[in-house]
Amino acid sequence: MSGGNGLRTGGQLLVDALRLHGADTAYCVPGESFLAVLDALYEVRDEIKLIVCRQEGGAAHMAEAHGKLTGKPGICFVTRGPGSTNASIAVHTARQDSTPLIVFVGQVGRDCMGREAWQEIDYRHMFGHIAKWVEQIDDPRRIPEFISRAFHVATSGRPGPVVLALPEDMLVESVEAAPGRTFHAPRSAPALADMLALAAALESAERPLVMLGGGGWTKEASDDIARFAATFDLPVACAFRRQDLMDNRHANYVGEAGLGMNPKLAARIKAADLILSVGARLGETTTNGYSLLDVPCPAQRFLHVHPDPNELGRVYQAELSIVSAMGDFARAAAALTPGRKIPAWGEWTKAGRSDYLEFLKPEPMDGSVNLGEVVKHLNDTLPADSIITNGAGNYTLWVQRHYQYRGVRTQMAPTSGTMGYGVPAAIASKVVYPGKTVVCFAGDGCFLMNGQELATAVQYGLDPVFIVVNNGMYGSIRMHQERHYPRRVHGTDLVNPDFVGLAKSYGAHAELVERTEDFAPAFERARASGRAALLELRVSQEALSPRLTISGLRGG
Ligand SMILES: Cc1ncc(C[n+]2csc(CCOP(=O)(O)OP(=O)(O)O)c2C)c(N)n1
Ligand SMILES: [Mg+2]
Repeated sequence: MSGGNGLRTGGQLLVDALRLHGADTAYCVPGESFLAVLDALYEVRDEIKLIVCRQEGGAAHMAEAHGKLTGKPGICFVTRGPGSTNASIAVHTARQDSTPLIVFVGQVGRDCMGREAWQEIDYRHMFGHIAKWVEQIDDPRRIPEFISRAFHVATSGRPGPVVLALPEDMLVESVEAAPGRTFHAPRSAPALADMLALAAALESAERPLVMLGGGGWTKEASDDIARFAATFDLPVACAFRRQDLMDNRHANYVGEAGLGMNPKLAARIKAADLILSVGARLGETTTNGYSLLDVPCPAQRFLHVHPDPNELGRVYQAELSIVSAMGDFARAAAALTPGRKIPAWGEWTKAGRSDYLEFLKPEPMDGSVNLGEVVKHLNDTLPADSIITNGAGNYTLWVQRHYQYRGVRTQMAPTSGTMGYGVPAAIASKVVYPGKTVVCFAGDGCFLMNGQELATAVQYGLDPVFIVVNNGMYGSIRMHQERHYPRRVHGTDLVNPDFVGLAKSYGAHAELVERTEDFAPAFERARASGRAALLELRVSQEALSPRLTISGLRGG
């Protein structure tokens, strides 16, 4: 597209640009600071769906989840000052999770900027560290330039969050501006010489292991990596909360390297003689606190593929660093053929798989609801394309251990470890895929961090199932407390609302589940209700994690 559009307000130009770049959904909590944008969105309400939320943390996390699911920037509008501080949680999540996200923030008028006017914040300073890029649009003529750059920055290299501040008077100024052209995310492909070097390194390995992680994956990329893994019979682990990058039922999948990692997988990573990391940064959780791989030079031979050159050599120094988009690397990897009779490591891969299958089995658990059995039931019965969301807390250890994710973006879980993620992520999942089964797991603590968004789910007729794992405490912190300060319980107990009554008051279907055997029929009723549904599971405080009990930690 080129040429002028006639006189348009800043708000209209901004919405023109969103349409040009293909945005079809925006999440918001309204503010008087961006009324001109809301009005421009009114004009295109059939083309860009506007989801109005109850707290900016919920709205921005929905937009983050939208970006994670679609690979295109999630779009969020929040007001200045308190709206932006509430939304900042999701900017952090998008940063750590490498998710394309654009957060538009209202701003005071240009005529009074710098006076600490009503709700004024300098967003360049505030978001300078956590956003991938932050800017303020002071001239409406430059809106097409800034929005185009926002889409490029959010999706290129290591995807991430962009924050754009919108001075109120800029949004109502009428100007003429050329729209520019629709953005295309730039790609990067591995060089042939690098792929040959990779194949040669594999040839000389005895105990190789592939680690998948990071953002920018597609179903095709994941399928290609699975083909590569099968051809070379390589064991494949996934980084923390990136478990869905390979079908967990695949014979080469050996588990998740994250919190609560199978000790046998941890040992296997240490014992490997070659690690090929594809997209994974190899952060603190994936490396067990940087203990599985030595910093800066791992004892294992180390090959690192990442879409962003800034991540290569940042912590770990590789013998081969490859800058590539996931899809391009995966396609090239799938085209490789083993040069000699591979696998020499067949037994190594088989042992990794059998360790994983053993770890998958639920163990006995204190109390009348066994969370492992609940997750296993869902694992055995849910359609393969179902989406499972969660936030942070020890309840996630059972979910991530006993559920087998079956494809890219069937797991929506924050690598940033933020509580309150599961509820908005489930709602956004239903916005993007109304026909898929979406199940959110939340702890009693986690749920109440964004439980108000049940109202959003009900308002838009969205029907995820929220499973609240109620143990009456911030269990994860209690675990750490019992470890470091045994028997001195302080600041971790919770007196909870009646979750069933609360959910019903929002208009959701809700039931209490107090025995493992009651879960399956309750879940079926929840799904059949055709509306947002909440199941409260009463679980024992004693069961701190799949492996730890309070009395065990206290010495029996
Ligand atoms: C936004 C945020 N605040 C605080 C924390 C620290 N934190 C991590 S887990 C946790 C407790 C979670 O409690 P709950 O959701 O009830 O799950 P449980 O551990 O009891 O299963 C807390 C407070 C965090 N990760 N994120
Ligand atoms: Mg809890």
